[in-house]
Amino acid sequence: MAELETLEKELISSIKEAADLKSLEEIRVGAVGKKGSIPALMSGLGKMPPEERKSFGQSVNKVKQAVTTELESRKAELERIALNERLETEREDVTLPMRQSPALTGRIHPISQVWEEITEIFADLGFSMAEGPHIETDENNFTKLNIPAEHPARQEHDTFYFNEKEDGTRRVLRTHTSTVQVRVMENEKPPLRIIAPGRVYRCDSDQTHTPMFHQVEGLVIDKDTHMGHLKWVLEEFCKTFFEVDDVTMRFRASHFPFTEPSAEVDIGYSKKGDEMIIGGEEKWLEILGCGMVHPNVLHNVGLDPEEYQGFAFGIGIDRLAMLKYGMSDLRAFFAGDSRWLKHYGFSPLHVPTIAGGL
Ligand code: 2NM
Repeated sequence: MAELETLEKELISSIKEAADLKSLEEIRVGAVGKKGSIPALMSGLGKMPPEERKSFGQSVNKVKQAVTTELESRKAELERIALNERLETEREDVTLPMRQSPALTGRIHPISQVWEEITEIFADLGFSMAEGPHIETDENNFTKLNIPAEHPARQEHDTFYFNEKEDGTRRVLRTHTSTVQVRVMENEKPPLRIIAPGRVYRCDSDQTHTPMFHQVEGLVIDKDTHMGHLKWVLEEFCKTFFEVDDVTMRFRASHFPFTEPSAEVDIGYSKKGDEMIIGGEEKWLEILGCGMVHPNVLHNVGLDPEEYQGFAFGIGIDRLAMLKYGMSDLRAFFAGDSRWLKHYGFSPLHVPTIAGGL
């Protein structure tokens, strides 16, 4: 019995002194675990004389009770201490300034911005957007657009050609997004009202040309679409894009194989110091090409030129971006210089809308 008391005292005091939860657990296993000292005493019961067995058993149980209670209270205490320690060390200083979110530090490239502005304006005019592959067939890029083999326009396009296939055909990197218009005319029924923005490729590189650039082409086909509609659409576009109430525009007769008649469009402007003022007739700047879709093109895509007619236009996105946002070096657009982008880029939180302002 004295032994039992000693054991109880020892266990209780070691529990009280346990420094952390891990050593407390070791004590628990050593005391009341399967092979612990208390169950060991219990297993000795069987060998005792029956008259001693009962009282000894009761005593052992009392020790077990006492030890268990002590274990639980020490465990609760140690847990509380551990929690307090974490609360002390893991505290957040909520008065520290927040790190800026990527949405605030990132910038939208001016080309993406102008692309969005243009598609937004034409969406408002009832155009939907179409896209197509950058690698195209010779037919889609040239032949169907009324540019047959050996036509001089093929040279002017500075085309990137792929190697010839066994069947003699060769693919090209599209030199304009008219390929998309071809696909739409072939696959959908008029009336059509689409724009095709995208990357185009020409083997040309100097101060004012990059081998990859961006274009938006538009197409309207219906039974009685005429050049008056074209003029109105382009005027509305220019007013909204340049954010002015009035624009002066000049339609100069020109030539494209895929339109007849064809025109190049200039907008009037003047200069105040370095600033460009849109309007007036002092200076002229060419911004796009357009015309009535050539009957041969309509025929080539399976539309009857006696039944349908329409207009098309092509705008250079990069050039328009330079104009509107005052960037003079085209090559900086594609240099991937983050300092340039920080200066000329747009906030991703400012999505251009006509109502909210471009
Ligand atoms: C331009 C100028 C004039 C044009 C023509 C077509 C199509 F596919 F309908 F024939 N798409 N785009 C076009 C017409 C493009 O870019 C300066």
